[in-house]
Amino acid sequence: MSYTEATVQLLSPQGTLVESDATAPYLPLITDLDESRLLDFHRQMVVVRRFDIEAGNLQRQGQLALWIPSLGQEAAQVGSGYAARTQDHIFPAYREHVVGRIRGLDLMKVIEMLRGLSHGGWVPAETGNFHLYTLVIGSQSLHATGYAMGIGLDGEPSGDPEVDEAALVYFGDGATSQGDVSEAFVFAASYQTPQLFFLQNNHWAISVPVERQSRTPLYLRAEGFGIPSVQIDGNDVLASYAVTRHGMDAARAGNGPRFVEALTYRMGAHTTSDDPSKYREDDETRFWAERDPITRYESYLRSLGVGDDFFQDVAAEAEDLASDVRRRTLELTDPPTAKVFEHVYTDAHPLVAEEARWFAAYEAGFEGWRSDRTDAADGEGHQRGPPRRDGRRREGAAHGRGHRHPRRRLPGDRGAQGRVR
Ligand SMILES: Cc1ncc(C[n+]2csc(CCOP(=O)(O)OP(=O)(O)O)c2C)c(N)n1
Ligand SMILES: [Mg+2]
Repeated sequence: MSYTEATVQLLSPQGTLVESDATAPYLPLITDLDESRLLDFHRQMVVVRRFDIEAGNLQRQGQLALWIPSLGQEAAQVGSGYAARTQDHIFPAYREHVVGRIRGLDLMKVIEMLRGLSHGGWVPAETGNFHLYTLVIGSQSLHATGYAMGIGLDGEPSGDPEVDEAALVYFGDGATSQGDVSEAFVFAASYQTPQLFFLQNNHWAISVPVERQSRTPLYLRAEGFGIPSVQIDGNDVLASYAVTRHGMDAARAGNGPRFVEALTYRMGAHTTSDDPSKYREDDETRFWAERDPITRYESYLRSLGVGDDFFQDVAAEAEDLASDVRRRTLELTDPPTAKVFEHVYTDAHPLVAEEARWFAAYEAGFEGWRSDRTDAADGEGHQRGPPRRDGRRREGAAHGRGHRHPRRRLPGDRGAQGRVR
């Protein structure tokens, strides 16, 4: 199921190292790692999986507007996340929570964003150059390529991998159908940018299977643009680390862009708004469950002599993080609604100021109403509540008891005459 002859795998599904001509360039990068980093790979995968479950539960309990799970994609993300060096810039899509964590992002920033409490989420300069999530599919590939072109314009690489910068951009199989991604390939290849494109082929773009996105393996597409490309087993954390590290170092040294296609699988729903049972078969999910990235890596660590104590500690750490996230989520308070106008422009803008005044007046119309009022329904079973945005009465508020709110004209409303037809 989509693995090819070319797929690079360093760790077999049984958890043993694969030694072959194809793995020879990468295995030294693994044998060079100290034990604590090998243990970090496991720790991060387990912790983020637990976090993901907790966040999904919080969404179902009404605490988050949406959740975007990464279940099944932990190895692709953890390996590549650790492959970047401190000075690198990372441009995520919207599922790479653990990459953010590796770069120093407090996962509560993701929670706050998906609760609707923050604008973009975080400040990249404070979070290990981990840039903002991009929901506009594929557009981050252009941001990364633009950034990498900038690195190139700043001068030749010094040759020191601890100093030279590169960009790492994440996107999905569906994103490869977006023009932005092809444009990014063109500019990256033309300008020989120091960057690596990391494609997580999780086999689905919501309900569209990857077979419909491309008639050729996706790594061959990038190759066609002149970008050296490698397809890896994305459920193998060691392949994800070593191949990305190798490619990023080549890119930072001035050898032009690189591309990695990580074959993995979205085990959960696209988001909490999606129900994958409507469009995919159980045998496909079973195939990938048997290739679970965490189970495989645990077998490898055990073969190195890592014992139960470590695995128990990691499980406890994951539980701690989950309960901490739950507690902190329930303690979150709403920011003042006026905040939404603050960061539209750097300088004051008359239209934004007018909109802010309109909104303040609109909000004032809610005064005296609280959602937790026990007398929210009147004696006849008519619900009282906040005014509807369209000014119409709520159902059951026919006797003039419902709280009405007149429709105010929004600043900028031009009426029927001004409408574009
Ligand atoms: C430009 C644009 N078109 C459509 C969408 C709606 N949309 C959101 S996620 C998604 C699928 C993306 O699939 P893929 O790139 O494979 O990433 P995955 O979600 O599988 O990680 C689509 C079409 C969007 N957000 N932006
Ligand atoms: Mg996908």
